[in-house]
Amino acid sequence: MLMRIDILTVLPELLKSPFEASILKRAIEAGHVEVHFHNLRDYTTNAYKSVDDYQFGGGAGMVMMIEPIDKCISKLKSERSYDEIIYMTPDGERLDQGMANAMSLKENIIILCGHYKGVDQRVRDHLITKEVSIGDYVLSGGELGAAVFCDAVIRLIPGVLGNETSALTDSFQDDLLAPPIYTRPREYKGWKVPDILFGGNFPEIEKWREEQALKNTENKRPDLLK
Ligand code: 6GU
Repeated sequence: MLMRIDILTVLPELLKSPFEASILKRAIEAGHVEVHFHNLRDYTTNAYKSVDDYQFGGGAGMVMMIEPIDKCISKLKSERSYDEIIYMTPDGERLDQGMANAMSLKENIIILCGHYKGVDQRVRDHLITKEVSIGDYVLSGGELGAAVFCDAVIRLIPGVLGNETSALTDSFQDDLLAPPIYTRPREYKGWKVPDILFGGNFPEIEKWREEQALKNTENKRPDLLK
């Protein structure tokens, strides 16, 4: 299973480091995923390599022009077909674990990172197949959103996580938060690990974990139980 992600950005340097460490780096090295960065400035035709311009109709803030974006997407589409062409934007569909699961099964995706006020609406109308937000707050650009999206998706690609079951026990995977976890020492400054975890009674431990997960969810995220 190999996924290819092409990321279109005006700030590739803002985006590279998450892919050079930890699980994402290992996923790339093990050949589960390829990530390619494309600087939209390389697709400009004007002398200043500008990717943005003033809004028609007036108003504050620059708008990303359609031409460099279309040129870059067209070149990529001439080389292979894409399952999804995603635009990272605060007014997109909110990323959640269900979306990450679905996206982890795709083969080829393009991610366009917005900047300034956003992109010319014609990009969204004619080139984009999906718009994604990572939450209800505004970032200065789509790059950090793209990094979050890629991390959430890549770790779910079959084979990326060492222990295949560990993604299945993540918070949210079953609409519940995860139960508490402990490791050595059994007691630290008088703070004890629950006795149930030492009895060796695995059905009891599993039942306790389920109860704790439910309790955690009721306390912290009751909205998930509706
Ligand atoms: Cl994907 N981009 C920007 N600029 N702001 C955001 C976002 C994305 N998701 C939440 N806020």
